[in-house]
Amino acid sequence: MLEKQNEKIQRSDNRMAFSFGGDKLERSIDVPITSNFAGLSLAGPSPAQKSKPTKKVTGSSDSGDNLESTFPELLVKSLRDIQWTDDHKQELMSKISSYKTSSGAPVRVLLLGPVGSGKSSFISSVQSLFSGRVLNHAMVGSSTAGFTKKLQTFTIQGKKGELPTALTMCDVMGLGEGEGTGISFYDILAVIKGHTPEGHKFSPSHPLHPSTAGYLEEPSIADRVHCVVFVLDASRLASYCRGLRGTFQQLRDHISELGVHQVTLLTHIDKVCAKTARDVKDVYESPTVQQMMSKAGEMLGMSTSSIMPVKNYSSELKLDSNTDTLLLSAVDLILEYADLYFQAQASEGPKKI
Ligand SMILES: Nc1nc2c(ncn2[C@@H]2O[C@H](COP(=O)(O)OP(=O)(O)OP(=O)(O)O)[C@@H](O)[C@H]2O)c(=O)[nH]1
Ligand SMILES: [Mg+2]
Repeated sequence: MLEKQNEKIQRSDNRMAFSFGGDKLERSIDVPITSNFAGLSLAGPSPAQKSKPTKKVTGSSDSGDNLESTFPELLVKSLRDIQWTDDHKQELMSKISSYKTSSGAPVRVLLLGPVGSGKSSFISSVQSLFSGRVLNHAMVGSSTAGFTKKLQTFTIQGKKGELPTALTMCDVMGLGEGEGTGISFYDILAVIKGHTPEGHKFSPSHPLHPSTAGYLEEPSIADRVHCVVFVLDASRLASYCRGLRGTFQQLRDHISELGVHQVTLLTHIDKVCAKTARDVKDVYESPTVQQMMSKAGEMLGMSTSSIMPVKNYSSELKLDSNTDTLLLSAVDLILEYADLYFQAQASEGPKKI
């Protein structure tokens, strides 16, 4: 664990700073003492969760028919007005293709989530819809130990013949649910701050070090992450380990301190609602999906307005217009949040990292 590998500096506020043999990272990375990052031994339910009776949620398929009586408090109405027309889809594609940041730097977005939640699939799905065919751009796969191991960045290419978009997505190793597994807290913050070189292979027991080949000493604004996208699998929400909640909340604290906004993607919605699986157009009418969004919001301490349900392309051979529209709406939301980072930079000046 990190505690053993790194020098530990205990402080009076019950937090500790990690140092990698020099003062550089001790200054920049500050991790709560309760974090083992594997998420297993973190604190129990939050006070809000203790006082609020929760109802059992299963991750299994559900047509959603009985949920109104099961969850009377649920708002069974459309949350967002997405127009499911080809014109709207083209509008979103043009908006994303022509998006420019005020600094001129490309938007760098980091996808973070448990192993197998659909991070690489989201990148591939977005690239597929712009390419006009389903392709496995970011490596998608199933492995309990996690399929993605390296930092890989993907600049989303616009439509054929158009320039690449200003959107770059960073794919990294998933969060582990067992001790000493998955990407470390330290490595996540190093990616966000822009210290991590492209292709860096993550090792839970050997976090990035200033002596690592390619370590970026003085990252520019273009090297830093401007928006973090949490990715959760709706069909596994009920089975995610309890510690993951604490892990996310600690991550959110640290990421927010860096001035980086966060959005959440709720994937695998086709697995929790049969109606949505038939046509994603029904997503905001699905009580099951709405209930999963509330559950994800509770887990992350995040408003449901920052949570987007999406269906990634997984076994499909052909693109589907409504699936594309939902994916594009998620990208649109991500760009809006990334824009807040650039707006803050413009008004407050660069944050010290
Ligand atoms: N049905 C369905 N399957 C999905 C969806 N998103 C991803 N998958 C499948 O879930 C599995 C894991 O997807 P990945 O994109 O590799 O997940 P990841 O988060 O990158 O996983 P790691 O790299 O291992 O951390 C693959 O078999 C995907 O095809 C979705 O929205 N619906
Ligand atoms: Mg992956």
